[in-house]
Amino acid sequence: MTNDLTSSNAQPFVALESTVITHGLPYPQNLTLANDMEAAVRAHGAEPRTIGIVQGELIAGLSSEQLAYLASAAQAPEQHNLHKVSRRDLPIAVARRWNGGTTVATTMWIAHRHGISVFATGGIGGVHRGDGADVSADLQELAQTPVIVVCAGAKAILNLPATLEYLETFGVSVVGWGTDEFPAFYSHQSGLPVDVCCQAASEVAAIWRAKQALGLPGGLLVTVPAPKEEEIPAAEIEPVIQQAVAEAAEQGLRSAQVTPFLLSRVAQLTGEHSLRANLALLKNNATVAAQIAVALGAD
Ligand code: PSU
Ligand code: MN
Repeated sequence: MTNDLTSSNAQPFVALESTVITHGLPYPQNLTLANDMEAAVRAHGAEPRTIGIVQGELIAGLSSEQLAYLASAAQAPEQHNLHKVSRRDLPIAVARRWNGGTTVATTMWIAHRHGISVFATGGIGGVHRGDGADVSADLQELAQTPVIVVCAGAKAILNLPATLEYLETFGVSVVGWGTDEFPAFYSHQSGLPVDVCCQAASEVAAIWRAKQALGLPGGLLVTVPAPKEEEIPAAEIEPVIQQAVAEAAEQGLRSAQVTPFLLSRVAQLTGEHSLRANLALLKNNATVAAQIAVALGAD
């Protein structure tokens, strides 16, 4: 591994994922977004480390050339041996020297190995609608790896009540950033409660320190509503999601193919609006993660 970080370094770090770049957004918006997220972290006093895989090497802190390469390779993944890499794919990616975007699960795992404890993303994976056996490895990673994951909740392409039940079973506390309701990515409403509402980064840091002091394993989920001006009401997005979920079932999609298909289909059907919302909430999550990283460093 390169770019080893020492945990004694006083600089607060924020990890960023790369599946959103390789399998979540179109080129060139994916590259602009990756750079904007890094800039948002720096503007709030922390150091970004975008995590990804280049020729089988797990990298915590992609260079701007590596970021540009992964973003443009997303246009022709087969040609570039570019994969979405979740936990079960890690040993294969290393042995076969894949290029890869890391999911929330693998980004958490790599971040932790580099001493980084705060991570910003868009939406986490979860329990899928319909096929209750399709459960993202993100949830198991949250159960076992000590990283604070800052996100906009999870997309309503998932079964959100089942996703929250899973997190409860595995002891993952869910924080609402200035909200009592679990955000559903584009929409603020899910009708589901979070475990606690925090108004400031210092409150999240206090919960994290308590978790460490108690010796409880696993991560913490901090859910941030999308910026108000870009929010898409649940009633507007729900029919689109139902259509996308039905198409995925008709096409017999399985396993790792399901999430990228649903993401791109919902984006197609809602057009520019959802892309704008997606970009805005990702940047917003990066600023919240930076504030939490700074608060954690301020002990
Ligand atoms: N949800 C989103 N955007 C994303 C993802 C999920 O709204 O980009 C990506 C994340 O990288 C997440 C992964 O970790 O999809 C989950 O995939 P799966 O359901 O196959 O575990
Ligand atoms: Mn899955």
